[in-house]
Amino acid sequence: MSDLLETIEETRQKALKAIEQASTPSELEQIRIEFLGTKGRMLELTRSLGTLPKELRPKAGQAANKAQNEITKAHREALVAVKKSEAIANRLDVTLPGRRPAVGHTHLLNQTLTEICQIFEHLGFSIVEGPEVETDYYNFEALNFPADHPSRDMQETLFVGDKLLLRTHTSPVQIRTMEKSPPPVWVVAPGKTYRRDDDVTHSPMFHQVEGLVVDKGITMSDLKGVLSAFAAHFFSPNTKIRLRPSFFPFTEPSAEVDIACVLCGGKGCRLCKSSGWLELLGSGMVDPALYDFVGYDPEKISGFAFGMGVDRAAMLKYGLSNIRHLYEGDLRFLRQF
Ligand code: 2NL
Repeated sequence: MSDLLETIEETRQKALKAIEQASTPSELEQIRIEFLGTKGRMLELTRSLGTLPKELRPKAGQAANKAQNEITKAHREALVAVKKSEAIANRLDVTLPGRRPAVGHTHLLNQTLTEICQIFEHLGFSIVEGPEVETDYYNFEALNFPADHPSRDMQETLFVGDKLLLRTHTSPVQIRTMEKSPPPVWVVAPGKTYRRDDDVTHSPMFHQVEGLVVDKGITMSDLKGVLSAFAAHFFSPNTKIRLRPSFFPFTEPSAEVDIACVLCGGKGCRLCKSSGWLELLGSGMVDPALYDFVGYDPEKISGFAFGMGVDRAAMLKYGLSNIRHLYEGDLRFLRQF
């Protein structure tokens, strides 16, 4: 008798331990077949109750029943738990196709800046860069700005210290270039520039590309030739330009450069306000007064320079109506380019 009770107890413990250690539904199925199945150990034990003397059967039968119920209950609970953790694990399905990462592209302003620089590189210019925080000397003084010039005013320039400011144009880079190297100089200076301006048509930070040529025998016709080659490459091969008298403190004579209207081709329309021309950039022959600051001999060389706003160039080329589009970061707009 005590033999059979012992076997029941041993089987119960074995089954519960196996259930506890199982971690998959198929392991649990194996355990079910082994202990609870129609050829399983529990049924075998129940059958052997018949070999006991009659008076001992109830006690052994009770023990077998109790063990059977306990094992069945533990098995059911373990199956629920294992299936649940398997479902959680399956939430990561490594066989699903991956999500494509969003790929960005160069901003229209930088595309335009790069394109402008490439055209001048093809014409023989080198790219030069310099600091965005400048001194009053490089930004104004060496460029022949009089001490009381209105753009030196706090109203127009962003100062970061007594004589330190955010450059208002990239001309200081060209002054630095001339200081460092003797003529011939053929450079373009692209980059960010800053002014105390913030309205519908002005952004406090904007992009500029300036060009400077200083060489033997440079004249106004070199200026016109280079800029008309630029216009042909940047807009379209037959783009006409014209020079219109203007004034800058650092050039003499100075000229505004217009291109034939990109919309009407010169006939006159709303975009060009019936004039047939659109303003593209400012330019001129380098004022000889500047050569004193950098140690060049104005008797031996001459030069021309120009400066253009990259946002303006992009607006003309792509027919944009509002400068804000270039600074708002609206992807619906930017993705078109
Ligand atoms: C404009 C006008 C201009 C220059 C920039 C320059 C630079 C040196 C010497 C002489 Cl180092 N000139 N730059 C010349 C004429 C015009 O820019 O309206 N830019 C948006």
